[in-house]
Amino acid sequence: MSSDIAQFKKDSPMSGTLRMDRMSHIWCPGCGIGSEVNAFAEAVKRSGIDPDKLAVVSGIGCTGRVAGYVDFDSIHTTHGRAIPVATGLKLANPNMKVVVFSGEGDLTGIGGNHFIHAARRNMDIVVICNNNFTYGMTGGQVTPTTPHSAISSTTPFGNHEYPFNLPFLADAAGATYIARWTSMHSRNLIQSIEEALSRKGFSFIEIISPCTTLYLRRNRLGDGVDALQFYQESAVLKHGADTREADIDFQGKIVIGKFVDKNKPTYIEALDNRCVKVVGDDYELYGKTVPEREAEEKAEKERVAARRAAVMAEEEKKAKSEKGVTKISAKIPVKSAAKKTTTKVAKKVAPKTTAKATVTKVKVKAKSTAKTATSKVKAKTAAKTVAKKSVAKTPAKKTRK
Ligand SMILES: Cc1ncc(C[n+]2csc(CCOP(=O)(O)OP(=O)(O)O)c2C)c(N)n1
Ligand code: SF4
Ligand SMILES: [Mg+2]
Repeated sequence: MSSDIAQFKKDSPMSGTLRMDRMSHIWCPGCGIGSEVNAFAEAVKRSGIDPDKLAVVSGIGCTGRVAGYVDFDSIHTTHGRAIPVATGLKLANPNMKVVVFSGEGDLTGIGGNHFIHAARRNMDIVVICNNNFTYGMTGGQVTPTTPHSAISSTTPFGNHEYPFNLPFLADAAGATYIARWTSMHSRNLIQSIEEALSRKGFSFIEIISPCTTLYLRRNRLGDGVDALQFYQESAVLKHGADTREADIDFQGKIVIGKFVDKNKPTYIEALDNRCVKVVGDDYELYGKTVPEREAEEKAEKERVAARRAAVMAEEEKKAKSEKGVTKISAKIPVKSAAKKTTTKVAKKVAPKTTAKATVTKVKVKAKSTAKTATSKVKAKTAAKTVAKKSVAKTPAKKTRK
């Protein structure tokens, strides 16, 4: 048994970033947290960051469990205190990349005060917020982001509170990088996390995500697949959007994209600037002068860039070989199916004299049969989708108004 686990761990592409020995995880089927963690692990892999110089901090909640599944140094701290713990880590060891991965309740409810002050100080940490509009772990209570009119265990008649627009909150507080995606936008999310990991300052990434068991079920919004379909239909990509316009209404449009990306001194840089002004160039923090620390930082940046280039080269090589395989397998079914039918029927029907004409006719027939089959499948899928949509949406609309 233990050797099976060892083999599973060895074979997994996520080994080295996720603790495969701790699988299966606790998250419900269809919950968005799993794909987000995968995106995070992929982004770390691609970033070239030395895993020994990365720490993940989570608070309490379903999302808070992320800290237990990553194969880096991590802390599963108390509810709402992920940001202060991350701040302490960063100040104690500024060479560490510190990432907070937590729920919206943890970060902006009980931890709201820490959130705004870390953003205000431009603390050099990455904050990834899984926003599922609910306190998932404790039974689906209303949170600071639950859309107006949505049902939760504490708002059975619909939420009467006005929700936070998190990108706007982060922007107003001073965050220097702000992006929003949904758990369906894996590729954007990977890129965005990678970008946040490579920069300095308070980076905030919000991920809109389905809590299937509590939020979706209670609001009659279907299952995890319905949520992904909804995200696909209602997400509006708007890089650089005014964060004031990124509100989320119940089942309304979701503005996604990178909204803010600006430079300003981080907390430690601002401290340096101030102290150098007062003390002069001999000023030391962590036993080093500012130029000494800057030289160290530059050397580390070069090491990360080299590691990243190696990872990307490996990925490209893999993608090239996979592309070849996909190309062949994508082409084979259509062509071989048509060819097979033609050969079979031609052999059966074609006697000696009319052979040429019959074969041509049959070829046309075979082609159109293949076409009809494809359109039949398409029509079936479309009908299924429509049926599913109406089942998922109609009751929700009825109860909503
Ligand atoms: C000080 C304190 N207050 C309340 C709780 C109960 N509690 C645990 S998790 C949680 C909600 C977490 O919600 P969120 O951060 O949105 O994470 P999710 O479960 O939705 O991923 C609450 C209220 C606690 N553990 N500690
Ligand atoms: S309760 Fe909700 S947030 Fe928690 S694991 Fe289940 S689906 Fe995810
Ligand atoms: Mg939540």
